[in-house]
Amino acid sequence: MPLVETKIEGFVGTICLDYFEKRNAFSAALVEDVIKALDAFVDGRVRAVVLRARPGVKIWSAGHDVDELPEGRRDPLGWYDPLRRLVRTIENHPAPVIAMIEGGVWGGACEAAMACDIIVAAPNATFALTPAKLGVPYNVSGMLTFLNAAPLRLIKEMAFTARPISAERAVNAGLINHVAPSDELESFTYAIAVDIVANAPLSIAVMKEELRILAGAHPMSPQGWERVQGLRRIVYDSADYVEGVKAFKEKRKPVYRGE
Ligand code: YXS
Repeated sequence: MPLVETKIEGFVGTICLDYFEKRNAFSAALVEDVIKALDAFVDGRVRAVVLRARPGVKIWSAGHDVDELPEGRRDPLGWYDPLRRLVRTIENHPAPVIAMIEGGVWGGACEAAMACDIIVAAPNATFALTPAKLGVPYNVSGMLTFLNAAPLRLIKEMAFTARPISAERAVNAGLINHVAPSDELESFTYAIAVDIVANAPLSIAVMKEELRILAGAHPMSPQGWERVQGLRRIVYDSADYVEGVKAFKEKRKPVYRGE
């Protein structure tokens, strides 16, 4: 049973997340279905993609599937983690991916949305960075996705407080492109897609790739990389990381001791 619904109309492809029982949490299975759909769109010569959830949802996506996070002593966001693969697939997709958002966007789903090229949200959309809530040591390329999406001070506030921000605050900060009234969200979003597909797809694809390469061009010395990996290992080896995942599964507030 696919966890997404897809369609192609003209040169516009749509991927609708359809995993209600886990609030569209990006499990390996859901990520696989999204990646398969994006790959099929390349063959189908789709020139713009809309990534959405079902109309009227309260939660666009609940983020990484916490049940699939390691229970400690292993990097929870390694290169082959489903969320990492999803972000890279969106960034490498030749056509622009437009995230059309209603409801809450949590944790890793924020990164997936920010990896999209354009974000259009309904007024009820909220965005929350949650590593600190769960005790997760987010990874470097993920932090760069955030850093490329919004001012450093806003990213720090979102990351350190784990508090959701509103669509209005997000659009004022430039984290998203537009807020459209809920009853106009679809028409507004697809109007952008129609504008895009009327333009030269090869020119757009190369500009998207140029921007991806330039946005990711941040030097990090081997020592800097090893230091960050060492610090992250302390976190995912910590009792706090185990507590964060355990508390989530036990549906209770975590108690962090800084060890
Ligand atoms: O109790 P059942 O079995 O029905 O399952 C519940 C939830 O446990 C499940 N669920 C999830 N399962 C795995 N991973 C998730 N992220 C996740 N979120 C939810 O879905 C079933 C329905 O959830 P429920 O009853 O809470 O629904 P609700 O409508 O009352 O509330 C929806 C949410 C999204 C507000 C609530 O489920 C929630 O706060 N979920 C967690 C949001 C979150 O903290 N996500 C961050 C995940 S970790 C992540 O993305 C990165 C690793 S990081 O943290 O580093 O950014």
